[in-house]
Amino acid sequence: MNPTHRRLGFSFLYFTPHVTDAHHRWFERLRAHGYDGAELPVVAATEAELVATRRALDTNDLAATAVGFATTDADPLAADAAGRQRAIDHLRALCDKARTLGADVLAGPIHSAYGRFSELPPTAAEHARCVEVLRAAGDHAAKVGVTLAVEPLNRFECYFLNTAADCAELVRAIDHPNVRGALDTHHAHIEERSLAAAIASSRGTLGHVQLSENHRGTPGTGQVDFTSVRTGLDAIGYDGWLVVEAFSRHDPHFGSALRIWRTLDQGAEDVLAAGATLARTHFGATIPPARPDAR
Ligand SMILES: [Mn+2]
Repeated sequence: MNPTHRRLGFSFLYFTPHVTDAHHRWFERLRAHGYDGAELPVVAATEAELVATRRALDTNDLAATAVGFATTDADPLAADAAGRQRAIDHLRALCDKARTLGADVLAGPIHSAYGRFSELPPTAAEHARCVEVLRAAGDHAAKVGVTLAVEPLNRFECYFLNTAADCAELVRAIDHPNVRGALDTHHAHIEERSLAAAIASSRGTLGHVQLSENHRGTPGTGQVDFTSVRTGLDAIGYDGWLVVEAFSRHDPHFGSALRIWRTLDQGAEDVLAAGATLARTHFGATIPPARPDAR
């Protein structure tokens, strides 16, 4: 399989974990730089905000993907059934929000509570709980036309799921058409022996890709080997989203939560342009060209 068109997205986590109409002005800039869509955080979003965001996306002819995470109050790994039910309810609510946005993918660390560590390696019991919760969430995702994309994180942010191979194994165990894996090159650069081998291990399970640097700043200015990412994705016939993901301190609290302690870019225009250039350089004709009004 030789993909001819992958869609290019830009994650609004660059600006904030809670998008409001103050951020909608950036949609025009995404379109101008040739992005097909925006990846939008949904955990904190209200229904009214999501409706307004969808309208602003439509104005700029942009698609959406959604990004979310599991919380300590709604942890798929919870030992008690009531806790796991809260996790299922939480993931169902995120699916509903994704649908309101018109997003076909809900990506992120939805496998375990963000920021919670057991201080031990993952156990077989935790794996089984995660399978149960994500399979149930997948049933709801299917009803609303969303695909869940389970994102491994590096060891400093998560103990439960660190590698592409473990993610692929988890997705196969969940065995649900609406539950796929995600790959974020920032985490993979830290955890994998080889990006190409990691992507090869995701064959048949990969549903979402985020392009992010080792330093989380301006795409293309770091050490991530995007040539290997392209080779690897071509080899497995990946034809989903490529979402540029960078972080900043535009929202100081969120920046600190993500351990962003210094300025990593020259502003949003710099990151938008660099992400589009990186994608065109490495993914060539598989993504769309910039519109003539890009500047
Ligand atoms: Mn990510």
